[in-house]
Amino acid sequence: MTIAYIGLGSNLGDRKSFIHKALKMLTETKDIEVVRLSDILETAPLGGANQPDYLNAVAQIKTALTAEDLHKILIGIEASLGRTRNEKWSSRNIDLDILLFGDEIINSPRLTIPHSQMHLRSFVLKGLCQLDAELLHPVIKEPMKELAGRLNNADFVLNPELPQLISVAGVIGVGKTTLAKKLSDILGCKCILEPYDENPFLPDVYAGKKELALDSQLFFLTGRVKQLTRSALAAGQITISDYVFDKELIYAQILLDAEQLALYKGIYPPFSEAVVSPALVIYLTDSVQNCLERIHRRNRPYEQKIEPQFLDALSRGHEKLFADWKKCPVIRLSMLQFDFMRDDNVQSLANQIKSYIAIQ
Ligand code: A4P
Ligand code: MG
Repeated sequence: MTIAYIGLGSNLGDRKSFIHKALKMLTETKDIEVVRLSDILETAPLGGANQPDYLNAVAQIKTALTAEDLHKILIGIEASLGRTRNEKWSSRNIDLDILLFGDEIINSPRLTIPHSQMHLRSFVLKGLCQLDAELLHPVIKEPMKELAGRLNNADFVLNPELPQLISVAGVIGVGKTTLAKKLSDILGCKCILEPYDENPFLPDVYAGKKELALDSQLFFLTGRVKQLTRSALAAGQITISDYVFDKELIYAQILLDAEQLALYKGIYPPFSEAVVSPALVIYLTDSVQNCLERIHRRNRPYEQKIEPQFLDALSRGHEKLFADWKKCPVIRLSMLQFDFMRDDNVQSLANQIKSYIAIQ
């Protein structure tokens, strides 16, 4: 017997009744035992605007069937409930998808298992967490509760028409550049690095000259826009950056006085609108002590004056940024557990990344 998970969705007619009818028909099918149904959630339509809201749920079943035969049964149930197939992702009275089938990985013309988008949909992962939060995704090799946390209650769609930007985020000295370079080697993609030694104002700002802080921030802002502007990154192209653009506001909030900050906030919006939004963020965290040790080891002269309090404030700023973040999934890695000097760790992270970007 295989434990499988079925995603149920409906956004036409008596949605709840369609979900219950489909479930009843599954229960009455030979070789299928319905174990449990998650809560039914009301969800905004993903992908196709101008559609009614969906009801979505996840069912855990046990079956002696193969995945192919289970799929045929699901198509039969959809048909007998009157499902008609129009264009892809059009409204439907009932949709039954195989999310997981044991730990099988299937890539055939008719079936993709695990379901290709399940890890990008909070409404699917919430249902799966209710049924078994520790269950491992056989490709990404992480439990459902970890995958759900990466989405922060949002739903996403892979979009090959956008640049596939992966931004590595975190405080100074956490290891962003090293990881970004290693990942770009494995993925064979472009790597955009912060030119850390080009800002003529930065040494003075770190040395305490607050009157130059706004100049320094504007220097960074304009430089980063050049690197990440839409015309610099082609559609579908995978790029890794060793910073996330949005951190600029965190630094501004810490380094600028009230008057400078007001000016900066007035200037910021058109710049931030001009840059490519990441498809995925890798957010690195570590203790302030470990970051300070790395800063001392790499020995960039002007950084040696960085105080623990500054790193602490940066760290809190990043926590707040990602607590509210809805732009893309975020893979959070604690450097206390993730050793990126080990090639197998970086390789498995690179494998995970492939599930979060549109690869043609
Ligand atoms: N197929 C491949 N893998 C599977 C699988 N694991 N389970 C093939 C089921 N079918 C699978 O499916 C299209 C083709 O996918 C089939 O030929 C099958 O062989 P379909 O059900 O005919 O069409 P579809 O549902 O429009 O496409 P698809 O790709 O299944 O889309 P999804 O993932 O079902 O997404 N927004 C909200 N809020 N809630 C939703 O449930 N669903 C969709 C459709 C869009 N937006 C939504 C929701
Ligand atoms: Mg479907």
